[in-house]
Amino acid sequence: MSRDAPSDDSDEAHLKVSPPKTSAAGVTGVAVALAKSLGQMGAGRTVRTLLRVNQKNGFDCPGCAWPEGDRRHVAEFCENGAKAVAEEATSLRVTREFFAAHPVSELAGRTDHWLGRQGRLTEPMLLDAGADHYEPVSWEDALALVAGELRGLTSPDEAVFYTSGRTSNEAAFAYQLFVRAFGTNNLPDCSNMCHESSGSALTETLGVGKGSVRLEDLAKADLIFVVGQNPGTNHPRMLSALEAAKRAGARIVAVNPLPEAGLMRFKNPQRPSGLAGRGTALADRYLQIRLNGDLAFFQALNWALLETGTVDREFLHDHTDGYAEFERHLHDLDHDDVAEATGLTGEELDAALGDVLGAERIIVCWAMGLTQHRNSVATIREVVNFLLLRGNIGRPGAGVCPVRGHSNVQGDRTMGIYEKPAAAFLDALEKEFGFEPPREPGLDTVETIRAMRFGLVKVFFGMGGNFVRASPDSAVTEEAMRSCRLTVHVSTKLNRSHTVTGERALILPTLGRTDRDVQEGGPQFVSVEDSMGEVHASRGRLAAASPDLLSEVAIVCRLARATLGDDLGWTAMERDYDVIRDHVSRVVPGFDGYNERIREPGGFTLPHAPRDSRTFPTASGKARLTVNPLEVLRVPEGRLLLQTVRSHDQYNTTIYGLDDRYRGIKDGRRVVFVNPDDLAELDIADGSMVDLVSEWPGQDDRRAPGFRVVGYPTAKGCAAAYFPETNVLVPLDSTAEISNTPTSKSIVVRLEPLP
Ligand SMILES: Nc1nc2c(c(=O)[nH]1)N[C@H]1C(S)=C(S)[C@@H](COP(=O)(O)OP(=O)(O)OC[C@H]3O[C@@H](n4cnc5c(=O)[nH]c(N)nc54)[C@H](O)[C@@H]3O)O[C@H]1N2
Ligand SMILES: Nc1nc2c(c(=O)[nH]1)N[C@H]1C(S)=C(S)[C@@H](COP(=O)(O)OP(=O)(O)OC[C@H]3O[C@@H](n4cnc5c(=O)[nH]c(N)nc54)[C@H](O)[C@@H]3O)O[C@H]1N2
Ligand SMILES: [Mo]
Repeated sequence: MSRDAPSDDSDEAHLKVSPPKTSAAGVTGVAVALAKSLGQMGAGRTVRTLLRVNQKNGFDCPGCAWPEGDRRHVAEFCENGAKAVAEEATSLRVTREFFAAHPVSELAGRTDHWLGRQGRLTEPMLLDAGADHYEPVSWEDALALVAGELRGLTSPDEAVFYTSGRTSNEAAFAYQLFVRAFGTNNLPDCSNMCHESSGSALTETLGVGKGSVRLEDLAKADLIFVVGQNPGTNHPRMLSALEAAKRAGARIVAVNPLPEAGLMRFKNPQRPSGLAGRGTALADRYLQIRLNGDLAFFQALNWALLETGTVDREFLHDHTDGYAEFERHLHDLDHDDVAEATGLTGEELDAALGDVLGAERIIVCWAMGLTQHRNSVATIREVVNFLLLRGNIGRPGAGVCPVRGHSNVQGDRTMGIYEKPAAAFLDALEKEFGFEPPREPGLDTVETIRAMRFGLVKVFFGMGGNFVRASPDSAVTEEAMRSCRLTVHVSTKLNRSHTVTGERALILPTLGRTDRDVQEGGPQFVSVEDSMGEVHASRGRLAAASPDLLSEVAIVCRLARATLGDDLGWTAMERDYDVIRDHVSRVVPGFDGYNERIREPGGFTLPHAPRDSRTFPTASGKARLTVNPLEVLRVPEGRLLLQTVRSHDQYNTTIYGLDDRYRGIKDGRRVVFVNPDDLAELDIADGSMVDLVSEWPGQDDRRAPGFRVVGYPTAKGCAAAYFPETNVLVPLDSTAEISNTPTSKSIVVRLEPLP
């Protein structure tokens, strides 16, 4: 049986539970943010830092990928953006004395929360074979060590290069260039666990794997679906856009098993009226769907659109193919299956259809609630069917809006961080740099862990992130990681991946978004792409957290030079990032004139054929309606379907604090939210302690011990608990079809009461 990493401090003893809130943001939000950042940074630095968020020529907020829109208002930071900045701009430091005092065996017993609270990393550290302490190492020796290991491999495919989504365009482009020049496409990234299902579904159906909606479209929409997303916590600035859309007349329909406060009511901290008063009601309709019920939901809507003949025939004829098969398939839709899968009543479905029929322009927004299930790609394809049926792609106020997570996760993909690169991209690299890039697809995140288990990965290199903690099946992943010869992490903060290592391990500390970046060629800026394809510059303004930090670009360039020599011009790229951007302008479509256009205020927008001209770069040149078989996820008797979510006080594996204010949780994270009717049926008392046990055919049970049961108004049959404490429950082999994304939102579990 696999067990999880240590649970939190002694904090859990103080856990307090109160009823969930019904509104988000407002004055509490900002006050909490300020208190938090004052605690982390010291007053003067805090105010200076926060005033620099979201200003013209400032740095891109590392909080999320929601576009920043008009950056003129000084106070336009959101609560969780402020926390993200405070986390990075903290004045606490992890020094060589810290590592001398704390052996790795001890650090491995610390919680994510504790590790993150120790402060910014300050100099390169090496954990040698057999040692229990990280020791200081010079940059030169550290990079020579990595280069030596890489050059000694039997095949470049024995190395894996992971990326988290904060890495800038410039660093990402240089990184993938190095990896491909070295000879592998082993470039897994956090996307593999995040929006991969969106990319897969959108590329296949529309020809572009990105959203087709721009910020101004929200205010032009008649109807906005927010599906499988908790923007009040994870994209707070989106609430302002939703509020503006409402004022302009849009209806909002939330589809979510949990009653998320941010979707119900919003008190806008940017407006005086938002500070007092009740705020704006956001969702006009709240559909508490069952986990994994969304494919059935959109099929029911699509069936009704066909049935009532309320489709856009001209658009379908001119711009789509696959209609006949699609219609034939939906004709046989089993309405009992729909009822079972969604848990929604006929009246609720009819009412949602009414909203749709009353709307000329429709947008569907979604995030992890749609992407992390076995049938996620099918579900998102069905969302595309839904929008295509009424011509809601390629005109103002309408379209697909996958809301990305990490602040530059979309840009990293655009720059070539992808284990399955398109041939055209590789051709362009070859033309620009004159080497033959590898053509074989590389390993994604789950495949990487599998390959490690077979002893096929000797070197793991992580550009940011927290691979062992973010990945599924924690115990399995940790064991896999330990099988490597060398594990290397380019990081800003300490995390669990530094404590679960290969035979040798390196921590390479780097500049964050907020830090000033000066190279031989002078002060540098980087650029990022948000969720809506807007590319803009980001300049850190604070003194670097330590004089011994290198930028991500510098680390990549020096490592590449140490491994491959300087034929590709690494020295020049490190000196002046304009050199990298010039390369990008010749390799990546949409980036011509990159260096000029990135210097224009607000940056520039990448082209998107379906959005801009209703043209679809698919094989047939048309948008594709798809057939998606409906399989109802049936949970065995006495079991629940568990989703793993973020609390209001975390950024993925970075735990800011132990509260989840909107859901009424204070001072604890080991809670499981369960519908009171389910508790009655299972004969488990609200407030009692249980182990969460997940079941996977043919394998031992997986166990996350010691969770407090919280009776909560979630959809029936569905439970929720926080990630990463519950990653131990997600079987490595439980992934989405096609995208291979771990099914973090639908895990079959039983609750085992503790005596
Ligand atoms: N403050 C903060 N901001 C963040 C992050 C963070 O950790 N903290 N993480 C960033 C990242 S990388 C990402 S990807 C995004 C994540 O943003 P979200 O996707 O909002 O994050 P989750 O907490 O996973 O929330 C999933 C939501 O989907 C709902 N849901 C779950 N399963 C289903 C389902 O089957 N159907 C439907 N309809 N709904 C479902 C859940 O109830 C929950 O409201 O946020 C980004 N922004
Ligand atoms: N069960 C479950 N698992 C999940 C999810 C879920 O919903 N449920 N969500 C998945 C999703 S959507 C995602 S995106 C992944 C996230 O996976 P990751 O991106 O791998 O994880 P993070 O927690 O965001 O990474 C945090 C670490 O990044 C480093 N860092 C922060 N800023 C920088 C920087 O500017 N540069 C560098 N080099 N390092 C930096 C810090 O050291 C910090 O400890 O997790 C996935 N895992
Ligand atoms: Mo994500």
